[in-house]
Amino acid sequence: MNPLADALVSPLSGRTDAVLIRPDGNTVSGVDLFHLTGRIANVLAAAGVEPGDRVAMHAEKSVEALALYLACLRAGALFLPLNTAYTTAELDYFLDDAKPRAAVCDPGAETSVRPMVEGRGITLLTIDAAGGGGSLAERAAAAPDDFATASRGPDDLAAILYTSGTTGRSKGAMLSHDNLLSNADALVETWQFSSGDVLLHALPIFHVHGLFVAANVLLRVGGRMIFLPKFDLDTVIAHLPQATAIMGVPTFYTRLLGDPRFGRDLTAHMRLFISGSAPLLAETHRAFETRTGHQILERYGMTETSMSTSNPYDGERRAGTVGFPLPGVEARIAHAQTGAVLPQGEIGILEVRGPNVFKGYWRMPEKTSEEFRNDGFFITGDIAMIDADGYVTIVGRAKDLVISGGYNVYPKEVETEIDALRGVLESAVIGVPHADFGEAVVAVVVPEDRQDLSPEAIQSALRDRLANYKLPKAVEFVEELPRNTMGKVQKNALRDQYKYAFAET
Ligand code: MLC
Ligand code: AMP
Repeated sequence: MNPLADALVSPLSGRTDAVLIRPDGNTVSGVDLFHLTGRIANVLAAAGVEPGDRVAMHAEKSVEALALYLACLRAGALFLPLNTAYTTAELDYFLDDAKPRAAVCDPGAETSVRPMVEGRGITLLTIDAAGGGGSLAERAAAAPDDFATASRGPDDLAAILYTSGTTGRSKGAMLSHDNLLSNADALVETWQFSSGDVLLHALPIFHVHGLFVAANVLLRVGGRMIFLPKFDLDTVIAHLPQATAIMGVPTFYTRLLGDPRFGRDLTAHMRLFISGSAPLLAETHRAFETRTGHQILERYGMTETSMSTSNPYDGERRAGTVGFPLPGVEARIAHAQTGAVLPQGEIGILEVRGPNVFKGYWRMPEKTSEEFRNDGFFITGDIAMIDADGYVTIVGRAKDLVISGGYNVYPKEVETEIDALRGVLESAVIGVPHADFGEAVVAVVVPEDRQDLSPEAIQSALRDRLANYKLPKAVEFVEELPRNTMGKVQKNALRDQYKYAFAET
């Protein structure tokens, strides 16, 4: 038994039809994908990967990269995908913390990654963006198709996905076979996916959204995916006529709405538009319905929980809400300080419990226990309300977090890097409304001496240290930061002061 491999990978062996459609229109059949997973699993095994080992991936999205995930499932290894935007400096932390047996990167990054694997017992393999080049691809081409899938149980781990922490250090969320499979099943049921569906897949596959929500669901039902390397407006519009459904972050939908080609003609055949990872403005929901006649279906989740709530497929998709708890998931609202469960209609911290909730943070037992209540509810850190009809609305975040284009940026991490720069006295990093990304990162900096430092110098110094989406879109110099009587920086005042900086593009 191997719950995820049995449910997602084994059925591919019987499919001669197309499972993946590449951007150029070429297709990959189920049986071909199945054999590719066998060949890659053989390469991993030859590299010493055993069940329970971690396999890190810092490579561009491709059919082969997806096959690497599926090969890890078959090998019983834990898939550890890393955002391709991470810099070398960021990568080092993950390799040190997760101690993977193998790491897969782009051939172009091999020279910079090599020093990080030496002395750590990590085998370094490469795979290029086209999928056919690199040492992993070459070894796989020469490896046998057959691989005896490793035996795994429902509580065995299938993946570790890192999520940044409010205190700086990223935490690896440990996700089990049952976490992921139960969630895929709940989503299939809620969203009525079937083998006839063709998902336009333009999300990255290093996060929960593109990997587990999108790929697991389509593999589970035996559907197809148009597998695009990234969200490119023209390419997405060109492929929409072949799709039945799309999953995206709100930026996908605001960009589509910004294009005059996008309207009823292009979308009449579509079954479903799903949004998540960041708040979808109610006005975007309404504009989308006016333009296309479709209501976007908004859902809510987290790396630690995969998906927890969703608007209904058949019932009212209420703009500004994230719908109801998924089948098998319980949600409640608790008082931020006391943890007391609050009556319906009150605002507090959202807590969830269910088979979707992760097994804890990798090698951080204390951090794990801090984020769970004694009765097993996970404290999400999102501020929410459940109304009389049961709809959940996310009204804010208790955690100091910016979500930009669906990527999380923890201000603390950016502030730490800025404060370490010469000539900086202190800084405060905030999120302000941004017409394209939803929120934009802005750094408010107190320099020691304005003569010696410029906003451009700060931005360029950060470029080597932080992934590009974490870089401040603006750096503002101030004499001092606003503080309350306790000495705490008043970020609300700063957000208010800079809120119009990017409201229109
Ligand atoms: C790119 N840039 C961003 C950015 N993405 N800046 C802020 N926020 C972002 N999200 C910057 C780059 O650094 C670059 O800057 C410039 O924008 C153009 O880069 P690009 O690569 O061409 O951007 P683009 O392809 O347009 O990407 C935008 C995007 C992408 C929105 C399509 O970010 C994206 O695919 N986001 C999806 C994220 C996601 O999958 N989240 C799910 C997390 S799971 P410069 O200065 O270098 O030019 C999760 C759980 C759940 O949250 O509930 O789902
Ligand atoms: P991550 O840790 O990257 O998985 O991000 C999870 C966070 O994204 C959640 O805790 C929420 O703050 C946010 N999020 C995800 N989906 C939604 C949504 N539909 N509306 C508002 N916030 C969301």
